[in-house]
Order: sequence, then structure tokens, then C-alpha cells
Amino acid sequence: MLLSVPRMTKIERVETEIVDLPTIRGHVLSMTTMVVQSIVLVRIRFSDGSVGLGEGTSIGGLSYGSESPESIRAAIDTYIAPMLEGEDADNINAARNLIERAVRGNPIARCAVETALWDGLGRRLGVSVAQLFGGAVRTGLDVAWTLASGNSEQDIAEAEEMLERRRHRQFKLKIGKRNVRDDIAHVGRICAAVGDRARITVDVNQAWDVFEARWGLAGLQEIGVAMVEQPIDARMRDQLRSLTDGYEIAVMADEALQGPVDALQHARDRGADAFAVKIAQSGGLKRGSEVISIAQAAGLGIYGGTMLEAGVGTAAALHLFSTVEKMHWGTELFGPLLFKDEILRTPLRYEDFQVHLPDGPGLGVELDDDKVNHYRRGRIPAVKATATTV
Ligand code: MUC
Ligand code: MG
Repeated sequence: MLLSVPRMTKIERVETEIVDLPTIRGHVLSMTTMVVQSIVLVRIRFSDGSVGLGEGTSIGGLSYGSESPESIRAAIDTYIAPMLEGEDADNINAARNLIERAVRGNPIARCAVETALWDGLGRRLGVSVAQLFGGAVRTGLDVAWTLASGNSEQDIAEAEEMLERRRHRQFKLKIGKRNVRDDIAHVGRICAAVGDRARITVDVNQAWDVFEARWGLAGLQEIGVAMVEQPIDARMRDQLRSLTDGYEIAVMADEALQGPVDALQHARDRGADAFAVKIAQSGGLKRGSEVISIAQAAGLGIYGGTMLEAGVGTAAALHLFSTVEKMHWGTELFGPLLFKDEILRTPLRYEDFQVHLPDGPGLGVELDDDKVNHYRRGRIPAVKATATTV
């Protein structure tokens, strides 16, 4: 009798490309103003013909963190892809261990590749990534919108439109570019306009020093802001803890959280009230789930953060967060809505103040190849078919 030996599915090829997506308006953050978002798309081709999708995205080139779209792509092409090719496609932990041993830092590049492995595995097994993480406990997640036009009146008009369309009722205001007094006045105008129809939080993206932060937090809690995200430099842990202790307003760590080791230290020191969990910053979905476990064990609030990813990265985070028992502060998985164009064949569904988990195996999303080609960096523009007269 001939025994059939199951053939191992291998990782055949890891492909990357940078896609530059224009934003619907200038997105004004303390460190940069974004008019375009550059994402790194990853496609992993497997020996059985299946394909997995991943995305690695940061914000504002190198102004937000230490990885740029170009460095993410180079890390994958030069170091990660050659190491993975020929490896077992179904053993994501083994692949992750290989990558983590060979690549220090570079969490966004690692996340992009790991995401494509989860997507591929889910597609082959016919189950969603959420199922691979134990199953979704909800299929709709509350989703905030960031008001960051740089102008109070425009932000208020945007908030009114989002409330009217029942798309968002939590708004995160990007501050830290102006002086503290002007920022508080700006936030105050928006709080007064929306009243109790929405929850208002702010993100300073590390812009304040600790003295500014004291005035800032006092002013923000006075006008009813619910939470302040990363008010000071990510390295200043003791100072963040003193702000957490010193004010009623909730303090959330974002840039300070680069994976489970940081999470453990912040949790142990009680250095923040809540964690903005980002799969990219954590180094992938698995490490992101560990950050979540640490927050849960320490009784900290959890917020589903974003690096303003497009559809693939947003869907990946959505799958993981859908498995979490309690998302105290909801999510901000609105990335695809910030871009002028959609690169998924079927866009993620935003309805009734929530973003909804897509159906289907893996991440449940497909790329629109024409759109991806159109926005791909370095593409050769189509020759115009117009006649010219000399
Ligand atoms: C950040 O710092 O949280 C998330 C939403 C947004 O507008 O920017 C990001 C980055
Ligand atoms: Mg933030």
C-alpha cells in the first residue's frame, strides 16, 4: 500500500511595492502635515498557488518613527524575503522566530510580512484571521475619526458631517503644533460645538515638554476632554507616569509602546491608563496580541490604534481587535477613509459608528489591481493617446 505523504506548502516568493495614496485633505499632526500616505504592500506567493497580503505603513516619512516606506521595503526585500523563501508556509511561529532572530527593530516591516503569512494561512484553511486568533467576539467595532485639518471651523464642520452620517461619534484631535494656550482654545471650541454628542480625545504626538504637559492636561480636563495620547517624548517614562498620577484625564501611551517588553514596563510602573495598540508598532499581530494580554492583566484600557494604513493593514488590525473581549476606548481604524481613492475591490464597511469585520477567509479583502498599479511608485505612466500637431 502506498502511503501519501502530505506535501509541505512553502513560502515561494515575497514581493513588495510602495503605493502613494493622496489624502482627502491635509492631515495636520504636530510633527508633519500629510498630503499623501505611502504604504508598502506585501504579497507572499506560496508553493500551492495561494497568495497572502500584508501592509507596512508609517506616517510622514521618518517624522513619526524610525521606519520609512523605503526602509520598510528595503528591510523586507534585502533581509526578510531571502530568509523566508523555501520555509514552511503554515508555521508562522517558526517564520516569526527566524525573522526576530535576524532582524532587530523594524517592527513595521516584520508586521507586514507576518500579516501576509496569516492571510495566506487563513485562505488555505478557509478560515478568517480572527478565527486563527480564537474567533471574533464582535463583528463591528466603534471607530473614531481624527479631526486634523488645522482649522477649528473646518474641524467642527467635519465633526457635524460625521455625526450626521452616523459614521463617527468619537473624535481625536491632533494638537501640539501650536502653543498650549492656542491648542486648548481650539479643543475648547470643538468640545463646545459637539457637546455630549461625541467623545473627544487628543493626541499630542510627543510634542510637549513636561511643563507644557502639566498646563495642557489641566486645561484639557477642565474642558471635558476624555483622554490624552502620548503628550510627551516616548522615552520619558517617569514623567508620563507622573502625569498619569497627577490628573483625572486618562493618559494613553502610543509611541512609547513598541511591543510587549515596553507594554510590560508601562504596566508594571502604572505609567499610563491606557494603551494604543498598533499591530505595526508592536511588530505584528502576534506581538500585538501579547501587548493586549498585558494591558488586560494590568487592568489598563485598550484602544485599537492605527498607523493610517490602507485596507489591508486596517483589515489585519480589525481581525485581531475583533477577538478582544473589551476595547475600552474603541478603535481609530479609519485609515482607508483618509485617502482620495480605495485600493480594495470591496471597501471595508463603515456604518452606524462602527467599522465592520469583512467576511471571507484570511483577511477577507482583495486588492483592486488597477488601482494599485495606478498609485504604484515608479510606475511608467500610460502613453497619452492624443494626437499632437507640430
Ligand atoms: C497616531 O499617532 O496615533 C492615528 C490617527 C491619526 O490621525 O494619526 C495616527 C497616528
Ligand atoms: Mg498617537
